[in-house]
Amino acid sequence: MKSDWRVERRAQLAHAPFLQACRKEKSSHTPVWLMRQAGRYQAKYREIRAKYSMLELCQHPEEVTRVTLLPIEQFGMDAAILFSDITIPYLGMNIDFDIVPGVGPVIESPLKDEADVGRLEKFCSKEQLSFVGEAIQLLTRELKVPLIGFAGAPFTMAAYLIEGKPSKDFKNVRKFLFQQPDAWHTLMSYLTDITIDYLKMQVDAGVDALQVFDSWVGALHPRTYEEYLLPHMSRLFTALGSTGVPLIHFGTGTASLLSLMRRAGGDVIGIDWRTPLRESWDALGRECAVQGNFDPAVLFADTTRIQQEADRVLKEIGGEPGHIFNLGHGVLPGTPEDHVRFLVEYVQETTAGA
Ligand code: 1CP
Repeated sequence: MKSDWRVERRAQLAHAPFLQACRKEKSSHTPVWLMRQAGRYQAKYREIRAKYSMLELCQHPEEVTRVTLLPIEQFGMDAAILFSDITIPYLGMNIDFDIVPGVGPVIESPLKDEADVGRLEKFCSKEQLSFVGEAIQLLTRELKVPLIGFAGAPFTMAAYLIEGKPSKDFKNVRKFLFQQPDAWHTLMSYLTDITIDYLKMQVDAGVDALQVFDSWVGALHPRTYEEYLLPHMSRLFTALGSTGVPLIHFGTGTASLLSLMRRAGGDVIGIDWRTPLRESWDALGRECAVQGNFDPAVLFADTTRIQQEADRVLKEIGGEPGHIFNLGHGVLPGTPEDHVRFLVEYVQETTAGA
């Protein structure tokens, strides 16, 4: 039975522009979705969110389904992203934490050494995080566009565990990795195992693509990435390759890291808003697809300026297959909802049949 609906869904989505672009195939228009497309900028989200804490909301499959569908129903993006948070696997690791409004993830006792790393528990995502699989199953029954599952990359997951909260320069993480390389590699290895298990569970439950968010990796020098992250990231992407779904690899502040990220893996590389899109794609060798990179701050300007920035992104790509239109990072709180609608429609309409 399970494989029947999967075959049916694959057939239904065979011509989905988002999946075609991931495979670098020509599509009817340039697909568009926005990181953080479900969230605080939406009045309907704020209404639902008022009833729960962020962590409660993420563990409620029916509400997760409603929130994930909100931007698709309102603005018609070409893909949905599961509403959740990268910190959710901490729930299975025996980590005491909360997502504090206006701050982000806060860890009660940040990791300091090998002994702390040794206390992290191995777990089975299918059992401990079953609410994620349930939400995915509910969603794939309703959604007519592809569903993206996601997780934080091991470095970004380790960053919160060691810093204890959001950070600008991640100096405690950098100190940790240079000072305690063995503990660091044990931690990365553990987080890589967890992430593989968690993302495979999401594919088993029905997601059509995966995005790995290495949001804070831009804090590192390429040499540091190569020595302390690359072996783990390569193992992660190799293991995920067997799922058969497209893999998107995203980070911010990554201009100097893109070729290493490409070596690590991913069918699609995410480009942030600071980084020239065309140059990056050329440097990546054009064998992968790219995603990005409209500056999220431009959504606060008038529609003429929004149109100019969208044209800038589309012109850099020049109509070549293999581009997923997205922001260079998430939608910012306070973004006018009408401007999100304008951008999505503008991209879909101007690229149709081009
Ligand atoms: O409603 C609220 O007050 C909570 C705000 C919020 C939301 C809406 C947080 C706390 N997380 C989320 C949802 C979320 N997080 C999604 C699904 C929504 C969607 O995309 O439509 C996703 C994909 C994430 C992933 C996430 N969480 C990342 C990676 C993406 C990125 O933006 O780089 C990161 C770094 C986090 C940590 C996190 N969770 C929440 C906040 C405010 C943060 C960032 C904190 C920081 O600056 O370090």
